[in-house]
Amino acid sequence: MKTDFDVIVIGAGFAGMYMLHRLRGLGFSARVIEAGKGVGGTWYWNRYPGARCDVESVQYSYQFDPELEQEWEWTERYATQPEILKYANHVADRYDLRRDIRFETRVTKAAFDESDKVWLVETDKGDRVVARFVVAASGCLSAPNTPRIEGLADFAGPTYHTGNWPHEGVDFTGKTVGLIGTGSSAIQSIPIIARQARHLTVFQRTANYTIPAHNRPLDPAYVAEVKASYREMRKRAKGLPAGIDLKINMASAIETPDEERRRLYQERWDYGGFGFMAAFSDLLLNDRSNKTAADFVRAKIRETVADPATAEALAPTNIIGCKRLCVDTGYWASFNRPNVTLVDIRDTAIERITPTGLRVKGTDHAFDCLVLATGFDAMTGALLRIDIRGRGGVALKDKWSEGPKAYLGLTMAGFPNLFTITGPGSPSVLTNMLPSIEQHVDWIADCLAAMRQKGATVIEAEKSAEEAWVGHVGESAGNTLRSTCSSWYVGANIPGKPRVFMPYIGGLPAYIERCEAVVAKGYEGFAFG
Ligand code: N01
Repeated sequence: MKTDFDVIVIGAGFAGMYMLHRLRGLGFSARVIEAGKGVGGTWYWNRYPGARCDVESVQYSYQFDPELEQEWEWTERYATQPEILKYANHVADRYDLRRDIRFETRVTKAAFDESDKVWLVETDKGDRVVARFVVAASGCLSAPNTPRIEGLADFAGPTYHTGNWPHEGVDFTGKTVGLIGTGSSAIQSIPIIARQARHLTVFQRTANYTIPAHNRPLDPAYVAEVKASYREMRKRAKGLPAGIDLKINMASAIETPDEERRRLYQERWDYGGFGFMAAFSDLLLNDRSNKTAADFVRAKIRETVADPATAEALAPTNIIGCKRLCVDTGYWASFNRPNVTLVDIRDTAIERITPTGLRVKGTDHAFDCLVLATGFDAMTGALLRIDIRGRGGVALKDKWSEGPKAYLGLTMAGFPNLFTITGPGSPSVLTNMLPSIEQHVDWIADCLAAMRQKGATVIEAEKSAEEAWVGHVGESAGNTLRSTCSSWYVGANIPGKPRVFMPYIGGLPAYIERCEAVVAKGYEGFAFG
């Protein structure tokens, strides 16, 4: 069968854009298929009030081209969604990417044809495209989770999902708003919606930890300093587990005297951001150490929130850092506003949405607008919403019925010539996504170039290699406290989803070393045809 392209790339977020750039550089023909009207992926869709990245802007950016790195100017410590989207568009213009992207088109099906060893890709616009390879750059947090609450369709007012926010924005002035969820998206949007709305009622199923961002405009002298030594910063970051350049204190929290421990937490709290969890090296290994950090944050909540009952309800009881840590600007203080009410629903699920609000614990709460800050079907959702069929017509959803199985989070046995960027079983969501994306894109691009050189047309993960890697991913997760709570990392937010810790927790340096060793050993664990 004649191919239309060498490679079909699904998604034009940061992963798909860089993949296209690399493929072009190697002389492969490629087409990117993107559901949105523009590039940017997660930053195209997540336009809720207050959306910004909680990895510092100078680090949450591409590093593949030093010129790009030097010419782009970030304006704030943590970039806003509009600024990141502007950056994504700048990259698309700078490398002339748009001409190979089919926008407003969603891939609905991809099936491997065993006789011709090609992928047949179908879209919601009726396209049928044939390609040798498919690269899924469809994102880890891109399939919005709309909760199955009875009556949702009956709500008379507008319903908004933070992960698919109207492009024209929403003005809540004078409105009463009900908001479900207290994850990162809620924690960023609540302070802003609270300032706008007549009244905001927040429905909280699990209280969450958040660290102040202390966001600020970037000092030009600091930017100049970063730019003068960008390579060194990137190198340091890649040598650290999360791919973020921050200082990790190697001491144990529990072995540090109380006063010194408090001083170190305060120092990190005052600095702001994720570095709080690097105050000690055992916070996610030892529950007694973890409790010292959790107690510190709980004390901050009690200091900030005036009403003791509200403060108590807002104080999380689980392991800090088990669910993804949040970074905020004025979150706890929002609950001191007279127009904000917290409704704790940890013991009782929402009974139903009504035309005028929702009912929980037998009480009706009325509001004009409903905001679902209910997150995503993480890591597997975007892939499983496509009907992906490998050898023998086997569906990916059947292969993954007990949880995702992939070799290095890059490929799946039984699905030749299909790659996933930051797929389950890779560090992905536990790291700064940009360096993780670039590492995967480079690995895939180099692999395709190596195949061309040796005249191979098919690559497939061996089942034994996949099983060994999945086993290693599972064992590594069991060594930390991170797999112990009901987070989206384990699929707990989606009813019926298998409970498996999906990302690889061994850290970016160990993972990169492993990927490089696989290549050095002639693509160990892969069969070529
Ligand atoms: O989603 P979440 P998110 N009834 O899944 C609740 C990244 N991100 O969009 O915890 C009632 O964290 C749910 O409750 P529970 C980041 O990686 C990054 O906020 O499951 N409540 C939870 O409180 C982040 O972790 C950035 O008990 C229901 C909330 O909804 C990830 O995206 C910004 C419910 C969902 O929280 C996801 O964040 C934003 C139900 N039926 C996001 N269903 C930055 O870089 C769900 N909930 C800053």
